[in-house]
Amino acid sequence: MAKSKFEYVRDFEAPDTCLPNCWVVVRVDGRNFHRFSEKHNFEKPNDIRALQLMNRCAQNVMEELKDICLAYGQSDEYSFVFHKKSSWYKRRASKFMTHVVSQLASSYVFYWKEFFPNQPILYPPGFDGRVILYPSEQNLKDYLSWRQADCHINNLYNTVFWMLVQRGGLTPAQAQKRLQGTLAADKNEILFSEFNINYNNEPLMYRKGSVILKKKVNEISTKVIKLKGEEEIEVEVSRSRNQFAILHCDIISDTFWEENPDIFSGES
Ligand code: DGT
Ligand code: MG
Ligand code: MG
Ligand code: MG
Ligand code: MG
Repeated sequence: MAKSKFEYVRDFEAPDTCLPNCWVVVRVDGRNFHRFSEKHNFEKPNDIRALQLMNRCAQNVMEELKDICLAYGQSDEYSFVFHKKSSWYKRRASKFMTHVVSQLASSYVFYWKEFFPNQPILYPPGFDGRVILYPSEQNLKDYLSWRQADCHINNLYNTVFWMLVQRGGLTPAQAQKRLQGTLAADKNEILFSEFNINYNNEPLMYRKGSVILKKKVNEISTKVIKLKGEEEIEVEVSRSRNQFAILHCDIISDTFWEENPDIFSGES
C-alpha cells in the first residue's frame, strides 16, 4: 500500500525500550488522595475498604496484563513487577506504564461499589505512574523492602498521631509537636503506656501492606467426547489457570523469598 506523504511524522515518536534483562517496576500512586480520602470519609489512619479496593484493583491488573510476577501495595500506591524476560509490547516503557495505570484507575471506579456500598464516589480519581528498571534481584528486593519500610514508618506514625487526636484529645498541631523528634521506640511506648495498645498486634495489612502472588494451577475436569462412529467417552482435560494469593507478610527478611522460590522463575 502506498504511503501517504504524512507518514514521516511517525519518525518523531521516540523509542522507549526498557533495557533487556532488567526487572521492570511500575509504581502507581493516587493523585491528591489526601483530598480524595477526606471527601470520601476514609477512616483514619487506615480504611480497610480503601485498602481492599486497591488490592482488588491490583489483582485485576495482574489478571489482565501479561508477565507481572508480583505486586506490592500500601496506602494509595501499588508497585507491579514485570519479569525481566518479558517481551510484552517490545518492552516499551510507555506501554507498561500506561496500561497499568489505566487498568488500575478504571478498576478503582468499577469495583468501588463493592467496597463502599454506602458511599457514592464523588469524582473520578486519577493515578500517576512511573517505570523503574532494576538490573539485579537484590536491587528489586531492596526496592520492595524500601516500600515496605515506608509503609511501616508511616503507619506507626499515623497510628500514634490519630490516637493522640482521637483518644488523647490533642489537636492535630499538638499531636504533631508531641511526635517531633521521637523514635520508633518512643512511639511504641506512647501507644502502650497511654493507650494500652501493643503496636505488634495491629492488623498485619496496616503494618506490612499487601503482596499479591500469582500461582499457576492445573485444573482437571472431565469432558465427554464422541469420536466418529464410536461411543461417547469421558476424558480428563487439564487446563492451567492463574490463582492469586494476597499476603500481608514481611518481605524484607529472607524468609519470604526462601518460602516462595518460584516468584522470579519462569517467563511470567
Ligand atoms: P500525590 O500523591 O502527590 O498526588 O498526593 P497525595 O495526597 O496522594 O499524597 P501521598 O500519595 O503521599 O499520600 C497518600 C494520601 O492518601 C495521604 O494523605 C493519606 C491518604 N490515604 C491513603 N490511604 C488512606 C486510608 O486508608 N485512610 C485515610 N484516612 N487516608 C488514606
Ligand atoms: Mg506523592
Ligand atoms: Mg498519592
Ligand atoms: Mg502515596
Ligand atoms: Mg490501538
